[in-house]
Amino acid sequence: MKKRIFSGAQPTGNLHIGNYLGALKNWVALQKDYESFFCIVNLHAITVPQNPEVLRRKTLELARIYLASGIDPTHSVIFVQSDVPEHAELAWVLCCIARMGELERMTQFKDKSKGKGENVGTGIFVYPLLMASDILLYKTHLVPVGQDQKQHLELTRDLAERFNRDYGETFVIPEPYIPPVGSKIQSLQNPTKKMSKSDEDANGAIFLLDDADSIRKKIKKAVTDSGMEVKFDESRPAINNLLTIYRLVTNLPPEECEARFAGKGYGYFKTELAEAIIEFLKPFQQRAKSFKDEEIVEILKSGAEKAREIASQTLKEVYDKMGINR
Ligand code: AQP
Repeated sequence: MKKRIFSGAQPTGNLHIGNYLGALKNWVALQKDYESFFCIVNLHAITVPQNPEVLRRKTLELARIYLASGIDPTHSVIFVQSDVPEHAELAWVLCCIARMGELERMTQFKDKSKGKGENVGTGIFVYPLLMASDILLYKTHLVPVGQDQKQHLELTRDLAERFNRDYGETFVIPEPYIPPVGSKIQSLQNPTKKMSKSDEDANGAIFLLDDADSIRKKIKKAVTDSGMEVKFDESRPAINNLLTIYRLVTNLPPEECEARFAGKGYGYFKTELAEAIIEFLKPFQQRAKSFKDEEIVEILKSGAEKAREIASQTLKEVYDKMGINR
C-alpha cells in the first residue's frame, strides 16, 4: 500500500509564489508516489472574519489553483474541509488532549495575537488543533508544508503520540516534508518577513494570478540590500530572496544563476527576474482558465466522498477507544 500525504491551504486572499514554491509545487511532485489528499481549509479561514460571498468564491478559486498547478484529480483527492465534518469533530477531541502551554508556545499564535491582548480570537489560539485533526484523520505519513508550519506539525506529532499512549495505537506519526530551498520565501518589501497573503502591502507578494505588468512593477519596487553583487548570501536577505525565487522559477543550479548576473547590477537582474517569473506563471495561468466552475464543483463533491470514507473510519476508531459510540 502506498503511504499517504495530506496538505492544504486557506482560501483567503490570493495565493502567492511563496505558497506555490513552498508547498503546491511539492504536492504536485509527490502526488504520484503517495495516496494524496489536498484540502481547501475553509474552517481555518474563519479564524479571522471573512466576507461570506468572498469566502465562497475563494474556495472555488483555490480548487482551480490546485488543478492549474498540476494536482491530478484522477489520482489525488481534492476536497473542501467543511464538506467532511469529521475534521471539526476530531479537533474537539484534540482540544481535550492538548495543553494550554503547548498552544501558547506556538510562534504563529504569538505573532497573530500581538497587540490584541484578551481580544485575540480563540479560533486563532486553537487553530493548530484543527490542523492536527486534518492530518491525523487520514493517518498521514508525510505533510509537505512551508517552514512556517513546522512547529504546528511537531505539535501534531506530540498529540498523536499522547493519544496512542493513552488509548492504544491509533494514529500514524506524521513526518514534515519541508523543501530544502523555497520553504520560506520572504516579502519583496520586507525580506525579514515571510511573503504572506494577509500582508497589507500587496507589493510584498507576487500572486499566482498577477498579470505581467504587475509582476514587472512589483519586482522593480522590491527592496534590495546595500552593495551591487547578485549572489546567494544569507547576510543580504533581500537579494538572497530574489535570487532564490529566480533559481526556483528557472530551475537553474545556483552557480549558473550567479554567473548570469556577474558584474551586471540590480537593474538588469530585476528585469530578468520579472521576465522569468512571467514565463514561469504563463502555463499555470492558462491552465487556470481552462477549468469550468461546474467541473470543479464535481471534482470537489467526489473528493469529499472519498475523504469522508477514510475520515469517518478514523473518527469511529478514536471514539470507540474513548468509550463513545458513533
Ligand atoms: N512565504 C512562504 N514561503 C514558502 N511557503 C509558504 N507557505 C505560506 N507562506 C509561504 C506555505 O503555503 C502553504 C499554504 O499556506 P496557507 O494557505 O495555510 O497560509 P499561510 O501559511 O498562513 O500563508 P500566508 O500566505 O502567510 O497566509 P496568511 O497571511 O493568511 O497567514 C503552507 O504549507 C505554508 O507553509
